[in-house]
Amino acid sequence: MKILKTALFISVGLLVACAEKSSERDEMTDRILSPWHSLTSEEVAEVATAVTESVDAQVVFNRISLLEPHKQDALSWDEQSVAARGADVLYRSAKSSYRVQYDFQTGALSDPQLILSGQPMLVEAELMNALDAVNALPEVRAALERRGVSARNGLCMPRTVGRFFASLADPVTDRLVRFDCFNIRGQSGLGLLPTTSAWARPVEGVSVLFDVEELRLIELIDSFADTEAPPSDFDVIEFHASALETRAPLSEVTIAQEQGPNFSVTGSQIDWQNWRFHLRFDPRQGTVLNNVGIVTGDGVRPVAYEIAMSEMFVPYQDPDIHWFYRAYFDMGEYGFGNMATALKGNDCPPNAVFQNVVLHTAAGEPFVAENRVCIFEFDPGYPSWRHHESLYDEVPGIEKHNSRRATNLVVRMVAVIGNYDYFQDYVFQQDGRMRIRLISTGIDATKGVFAATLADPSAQAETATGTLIAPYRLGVNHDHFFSYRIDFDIDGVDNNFVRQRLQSVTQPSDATRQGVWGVTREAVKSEQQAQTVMQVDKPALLTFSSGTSKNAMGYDTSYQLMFPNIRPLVTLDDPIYQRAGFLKNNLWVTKYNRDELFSSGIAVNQSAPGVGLPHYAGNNDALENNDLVAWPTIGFHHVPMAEDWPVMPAKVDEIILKPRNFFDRNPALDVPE
Ligand SMILES: [Cu+2]
Repeated sequence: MKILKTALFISVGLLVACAEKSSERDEMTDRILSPWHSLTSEEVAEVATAVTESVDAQVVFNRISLLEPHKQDALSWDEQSVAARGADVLYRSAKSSYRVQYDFQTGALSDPQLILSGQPMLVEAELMNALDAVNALPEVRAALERRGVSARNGLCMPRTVGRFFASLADPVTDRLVRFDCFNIRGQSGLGLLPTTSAWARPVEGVSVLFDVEELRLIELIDSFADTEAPPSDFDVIEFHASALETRAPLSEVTIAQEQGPNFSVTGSQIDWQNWRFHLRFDPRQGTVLNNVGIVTGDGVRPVAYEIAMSEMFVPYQDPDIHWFYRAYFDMGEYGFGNMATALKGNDCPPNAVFQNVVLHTAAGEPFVAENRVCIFEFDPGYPSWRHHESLYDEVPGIEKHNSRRATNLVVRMVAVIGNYDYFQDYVFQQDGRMRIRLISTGIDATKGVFAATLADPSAQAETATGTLIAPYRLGVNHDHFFSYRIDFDIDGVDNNFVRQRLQSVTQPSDATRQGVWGVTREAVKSEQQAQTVMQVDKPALLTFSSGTSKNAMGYDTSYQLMFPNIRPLVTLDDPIYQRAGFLKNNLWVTKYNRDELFSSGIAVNQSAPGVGLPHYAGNNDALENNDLVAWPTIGFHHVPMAEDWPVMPAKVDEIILKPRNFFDRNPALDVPE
């Protein structure tokens, strides 16, 4: 939900009456498109025209994405041949949700498939039209005026509602959001934007349930219509640079790369050091990596066919009537790519190279969104490896100190989902490791309360579900769950999932050691057996290994999946968590299926229980020597604190893909001094 349209929408679409076959070439480079290249403006326009002409009613395009290519076809593609490309489209029409697929080579459109399990993600036009309509409602204006908030200073913002409110509206046909309101009174002469702290003054207790398609008010609740309300007008901390007294500037740490970057971009392909991968941008998923591999003298060794975020789930933990429904599936309900903002300022270092991306409007018109991706190299501040041989300290003329500087490559985007800012980084290292890094910052969601400090009489009850992070504002407890989909292809598609537990090994009673731990391999042959819950006292060593390739010592070549533990703290029978069944395990492993991309299902908005990953794993496919997909979840429980306010320090969570007996020695040994 953006307060203002920050993007300059440049329509480069050619919505001509007759759909021509797409050119199969990149408009900018005239290069043949790879199977994994983002949809081009021309392709988006072509498919939108085909859909519009086939539907005898108004269409809202919620998502026009590259259709997941057939994997075997894509893997056999070479730069001289035209790739098979398609589009996957979700749209709303006449109060129903549909999915169709389009083939760019034949111009064929599939029969629309009616979706009943949920609805496609909300697009900007839906949110903005509803925002304008709700904020103009006399009932809403009156509620705000009762709080002393003028029409100019009051702003209500939309949030997704899940499967709730079924007694007031139909979760399949009606398209709902619930609004809550803020006092955005300006205090800084910022012109258009009244305050940098738009989320800082909740007008608590006003909730507006609204149908975004019919622009229909369904329910307005004002819990403080006849009684005193929590304060909603006080000065807030502005955090734009000119409003703050800043500390003395540091002498600059210079980042410069005068000879230019060490990576190359060829169509969708990026090469850096020994890494090669394809990068695309999707309205739902944001940045997606394909065909990630390591270049050797004998060709490219595959590591993963596809890596992308699959869902982001943020449930709040307050049963209050204005808060109970707040649990956002930020990717499936809003779209991580759609919500990406232009990278500027300190988002990326000065040596970064920026990329524009193609997105589309609700009408299906393509537009270029500028600088949504940046790619750069950086020094992590510690060496790749080092050894000082103290044994020879006193021996003159012997080289006893060896260390090698590390350089990493980062592919970055930032999505702003309302108050939160999320960086999605893919970090490549010279030692064969890769990090999937998610950085959370932005503004805590706050609930307006009466208490200014813990000494106030209302404070004890009001802080039951969170922390007073500023006077009159409660940072409500919540979680951030980040679900990823990693289609491993370790040295090919024939892979195995190996789960070993590090645990105590019983010793003979007369042994000199009674405490020795070892590595025990567990039998994992099926999707069911692969479901992994982390145990602190029996750490799991999780690897994906080749069924066909061994390293010099005879081990199956492997990559280890390392990620921190996070578990849901409540029952998955809760109506909110029923829609996030992927939380049952820290890791799921499934057999590759082209249609199984999203851990919370294809249509997440107002989704029914049980869709997505639990369904994908339900057929309990055999996993041995098969094409495997890993589904890890990372994240954190967020108990807010004063330091989160007025804007949160950046918090890092990451998954590490670590080569384990994939190479024959440290692959960064040849990094020059
Ligand atoms: Cu949080």
